[in-house]
Parts: sequence; structure tokens; C-alpha cells
Amino acid sequence: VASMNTGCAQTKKVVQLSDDERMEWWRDAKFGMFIHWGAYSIIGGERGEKIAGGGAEWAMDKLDYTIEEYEKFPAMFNPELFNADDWVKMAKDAGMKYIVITSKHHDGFGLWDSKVSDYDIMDASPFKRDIIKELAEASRKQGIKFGVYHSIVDWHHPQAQGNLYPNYNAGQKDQTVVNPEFPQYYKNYLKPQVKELLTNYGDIDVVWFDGDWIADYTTEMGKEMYGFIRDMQPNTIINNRVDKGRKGMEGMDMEGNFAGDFGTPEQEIPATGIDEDWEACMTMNGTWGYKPDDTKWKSSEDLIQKLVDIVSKGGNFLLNIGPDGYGRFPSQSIRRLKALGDWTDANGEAVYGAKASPFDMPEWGRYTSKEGVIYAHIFNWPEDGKLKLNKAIKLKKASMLTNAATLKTQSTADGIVVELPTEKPDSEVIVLKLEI
Ligand code: JFZ
Repeated sequence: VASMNTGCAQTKKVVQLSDDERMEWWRDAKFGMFIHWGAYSIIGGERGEKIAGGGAEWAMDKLDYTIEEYEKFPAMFNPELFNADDWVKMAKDAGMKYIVITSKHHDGFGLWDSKVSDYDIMDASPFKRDIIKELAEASRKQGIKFGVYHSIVDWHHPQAQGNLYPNYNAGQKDQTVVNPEFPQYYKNYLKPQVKELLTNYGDIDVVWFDGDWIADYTTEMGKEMYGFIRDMQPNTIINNRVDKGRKGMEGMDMEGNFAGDFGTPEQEIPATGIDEDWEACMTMNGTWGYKPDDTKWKSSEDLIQKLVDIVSKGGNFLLNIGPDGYGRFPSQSIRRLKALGDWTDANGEAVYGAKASPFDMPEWGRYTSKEGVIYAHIFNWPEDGKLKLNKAIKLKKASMLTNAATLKTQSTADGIVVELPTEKPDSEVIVLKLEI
């Protein structure tokens, strides 16, 4: 690792940070926005009377479109209501510190100006605006980190899953189904695409791969891809799906030497803390891509508690939005983003830069911690107004996070009990600040 000392004249050279320095902003950020957007956002998971089960970003597969039939959707993709500044502002106002958007999902359609592909926003759609460029610039302007999700799986490219599709997906569990030309796709298409994304848009702060489960993609490719990216942008952060390190679909790294900077458990929060960098990605409803038929919206309270739960276990929360084919965030998502923004505005101190709880989970909620401070996040307000702290906590002062007045405490044989205000404050999660 090169040193931080750049006293000499090589001003252009990127300073190579140590791993801890490189990960620092991400570890402190805690909360990011995932965006699944593409030609499938027009389909909304519906075809005639059929509704795609689960994620509507899989519409091509789930609704049995042939490649030719599906190509009509990029040709119709003209989201004139898209405004990168508005999207970035909504993420920022919600308290999110980074954005990760699908540069290409499994359908193969790219949202940036690619010179190695005709199946992109410039050549295959009437929109002809480089969405990745607009979002990267808006993010930089508003001071929020920016990353791309990129699918290794490509149902459109003839050397990837393309000429096996749809039988490729029918046989997806059968790990012998491979395209013998996949190494050419990897070398002459996937890597050049990644290179475009990593060289034409300034800093790409996160690279989030997906589709690593296919037998065509090897751990050799994964390790090479990781090095390829770090050579272009030494300080970027890459998820573990760049390699084959996940145990099947369970999310976290297998023990051993796999490339990737953080684990990616999906749609679930681990029961306890994990001693490595990890990020839980999650939908607000039951789909990543836009799907009006979906009604499985999680409440704002649930989402706020999930954020706290994740931070209390040392992870990050990447919360998804599935904008529609016009470029709008669903109103249900906007309302939840607002609630998250109100809560993080008031309680952000207990989240950003906070570390995992050093204590077992209390039955009334969660703990997060910083140097000299424990934050008690109350999910269930005790009926008798007495909050029992972990026995190991030696207290200097307890107060509400939003009100510095000292709260009364009692010492008991089982540890300190804090007397809460008689009236329960109106908040999804009420936070105490415990100086220790
Ligand atoms: C993938 C995609 O297939 C899906 O459409 C979405 O983009 C999601 C974020 O990622 O799906 C996965 C990937 C990994 C797991 C499960 C579904 N996993 O590790 O359990």
C-alpha cells in the first residue's frame, strides 16, 4: 500500500489509501439508496393478465418475453420526468449518504453511453441521455457518494446468457448450463463496460456486482475483475458479489480468500453482529423494479427500526427505490423517504459514524455506540416508564438525544434503571444518549 505522503510533485497521481482509510466513509455512512431502474420499469411486472411474482426487474424472464419481444421496451424507454438533481436530493433529504444505481441489470440494457454496446440508452432508446453521467454529476454536486450496480448475468448478449435464453434460466440451478463463449463476453464486453463506467464518470465510489452465481463466471474472473477495478480507481469499494465468495445465496462471505470489500446479505438482517464489513440491501415493498401491483409496503416505523437494527449490528443499510418508466419515484416510497429523513434529521448522531452495540440486544430495542457514549434506541416504550440498562453500563449522564436535560436514574442490583419522561415522545424510535 502506497503511503499517504505525497510531498513530491506527482500531483495527478491518486493517493492510494490503506484499506481502513478507504473504507472509512462507507463505514460511517450507514445508509444508502439503491435504485433499480431500466426498461423493465415500463413493464411494471405486468403482461396481460399475468403478474410477475417477486421482483419485477426480472420481467423479461418471469413474463416469458423473447429477446426480440423485450427489445421493444428499451425502444420505448423515454423517461422524460427523470431529473437527477431531484433524485439525489430525495436521497440526501432521507439521510442517505450514497447512491447505487443499476448501470445494467440482467436484461442487459445499459443506462450509460457505451461504446462497446448498441443495447444502451444512446443506441437502443429514444431518450439518448446518459443517465449514469447525470446522476454521477448530480451526486458530486450535492456531496453524496455515487456507485453502480452491474450485472454479470446478461440475458441479451449472445456470448453470455443470450443464445441460451430462456433455457438458460430454466436450467439456472443446473450449474452445468454455461455458454462456452462466456470468456469472450467477459473479456470483450463485460470488462470494457466496467472500464467505461470506471473511467468516464469521475469517482465511482462503490461497484456493486450481481449475477455471480452463474457457472460461467469463475473465481479467477472475479479476482481479476477486482484487481482490474482497483487499478483504475484504487479507492473504490467493491461488494463481494464480484467473486464467488457467497455461500450459495446466503449472502455472506465464505471463510477463505475471495475478493470483495463487504458482504451483501439480501432482504435480511443477520441475527447478531458480524465482525466484517457488510451491507443489507432491502426493498421497501416486495420488488426491486417498479411494480404497481405490489402491496407489500413496509411501514416507515419498520424501516427506521431496520436502519437502527442494522447499525446496532455494525452494518450498512442500502434501501431500494424502483422508479417508474417515466422517471418518478413511487409516492409510497417518497412518503417513506420523508419519514426516514425526519427521523435521521433528529437522531442522526446515534447512527452516522456509530458502531455496533457492545452489549446483548435489550428486549426494548437496540444499542449503538460511539467513543464515550451509548445510544439506547427504544422500539417498545416500557409501560412503567422505567428503562433497564445493561448491567455493564456505568453511567455519567442519561438524557433524551433531543433534550439535554438529565434524566433520573436508579442503581439496582441488575444495573441502572432510567426514568423516562411520563409522556412518550411522538417518534418511531426514541433515542437516549448515555454518557459513560
Ligand atoms: C439479485 C437480482 O437477481 C435481483 O433482481 C436484485 O437486483 C437483487 C439486488 O440481486 O438477486 C439476488 C442476489 C443475491 C441473493 C438473492 C437474490 N442472495 O444472495 O441471496
